[in-house]
Amino acid sequence: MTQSVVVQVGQCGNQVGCRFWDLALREHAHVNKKGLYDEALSSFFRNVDSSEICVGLILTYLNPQAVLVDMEEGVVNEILQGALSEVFDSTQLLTDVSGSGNNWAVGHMTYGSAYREQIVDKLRKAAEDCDCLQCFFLIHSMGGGTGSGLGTRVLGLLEEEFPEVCRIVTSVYPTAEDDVITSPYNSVLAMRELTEHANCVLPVENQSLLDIVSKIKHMSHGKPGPMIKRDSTIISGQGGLSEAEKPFDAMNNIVANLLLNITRYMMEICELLKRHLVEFQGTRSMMT
Ligand SMILES: Nc1nc2c(ncn2[C@@H]2O[C@H](COP(=O)(O)OP(=O)(O)OP(=O)(O)O)[C@@H](O)[C@H]2O)c(=O)[nH]1
Ligand SMILES: [Mg+2]
Repeated sequence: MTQSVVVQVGQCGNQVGCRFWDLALREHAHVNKKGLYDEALSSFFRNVDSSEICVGLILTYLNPQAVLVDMEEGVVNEILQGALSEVFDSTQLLTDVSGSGNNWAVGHMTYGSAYREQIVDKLRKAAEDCDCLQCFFLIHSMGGGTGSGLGTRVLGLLEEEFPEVCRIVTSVYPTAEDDVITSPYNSVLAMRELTEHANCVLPVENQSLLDIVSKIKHMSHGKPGPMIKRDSTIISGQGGLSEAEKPFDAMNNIVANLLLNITRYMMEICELLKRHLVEFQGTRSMMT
């Protein structure tokens, strides 16, 4: 069985990433009532107490194959105090204090250089914990400083360190009315890096997420007759559109659902990407 490692960078990357882990665990608990470590889990989770990745064992302590990076500590600290507090261990986390101030260059150049070694160490450790690593899944926003700048720096490091491993990126694009004034510049700078270093990019547009959420909310309240339950996992993490949910939660749940569905076809996607890459390199060498 092959494995994937999720690398979540910046506020958006970490918030989306955590909705993904939460959904994956809840969905698995729903279908696997016996609490066994099975093949579906082994793609993204380690059963820590067991010395090897061996399916069929009783679940002991599940640890997501993930690296969490943010140059502010707030979001990661919140994760550590929430429902997922037990699953991550400190070796998977990398934070600083002040963030990149929505400045792509600070994330890419300043933090990228300062934390290069630490990031590579964490990526290597995550890769070593896998039996057969097939794919890195990077999640980030295009509009801020850390996800966009440092996230794309991490992408370059992944290519340098693990050229054989597929790099699939989920990039969240800002709305036209985004609060972050520099978001168009950050997005353009990040886009150039994505074209250079990613094997596949899944672009997600915040405006579309907002539209989908409002449509679903409308349908769940709408007449005649509700078509979508209020606690649908499509947009709801905690079982309902309660006031307790944070501003981006409903949007992030849509992305988490999308990612979870894609991961079912991970092996096929990676093989397809590799085939295309070989063909593309062949064509390029013929042209030069
Ligand atoms: N869908 C979604 N978008 C988000 C979320 N958090 C922030 N964004 C969007 O991401 C952009 C800002 O990027 P952030 O991820 O907050 O920034 P960062 O990577 O933490 O970078 P710095 O704060 O500058 O260090 C804006 O376009 C926000 O609308 C989230 O949880 N979900
Ligand atoms: Mg931030």
